[in-house]
Amino acid sequence: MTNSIKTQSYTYTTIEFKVHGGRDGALVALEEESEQVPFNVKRVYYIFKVGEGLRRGFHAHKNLKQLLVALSGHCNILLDNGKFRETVTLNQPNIGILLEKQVWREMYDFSEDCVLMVLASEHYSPKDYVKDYKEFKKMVLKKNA
Ligand code: T46
Repeated sequence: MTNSIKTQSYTYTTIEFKVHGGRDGALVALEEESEQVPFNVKRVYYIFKVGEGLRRGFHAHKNLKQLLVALSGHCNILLDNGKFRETVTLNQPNIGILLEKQVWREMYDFSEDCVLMVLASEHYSPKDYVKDYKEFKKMVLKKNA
């Protein structure tokens, strides 16, 4: 189920995956170009063993779309669209957050057991990263002009 979450200043999308479960455990199946994953998946990576107090990200992407899921544990994702900021906690293996292109992101407060899985719409490309916040602001201003 796709949920468009609107806070006072920010709109983002979370996706709740169907859990196939029984007494013997739970299973989530993700397929590309589906309600759960609304793009072609060209890459999967995961982040784990992030030490206490460490923060990652600090960039936006020009074109990449991603779906982030905390497979275990929890972490916070800061989203910044150039105008407003919002923090989302990921703490359920059946809930993903969709990160559209041109959103500045920072990931922090990882629990020791956190495994953050990311499904990505493109292959890894350093050229797609915008790591300078001022450059990011220029990019979104241009997009919204
Ligand atoms: C993002 C957030 C959520 C690769 O070689 N291939 C890959 O596909 C990725 C994602 C990374 N790398 C290398 C590049 C760096 O040497 O792995 C190293 C760590 O990557 P980075 O510092 O970009 O990691 P994060 O956690 O800051 O950001 C990552 C993704 O790069 C980024 O696209 O949106 O997770």
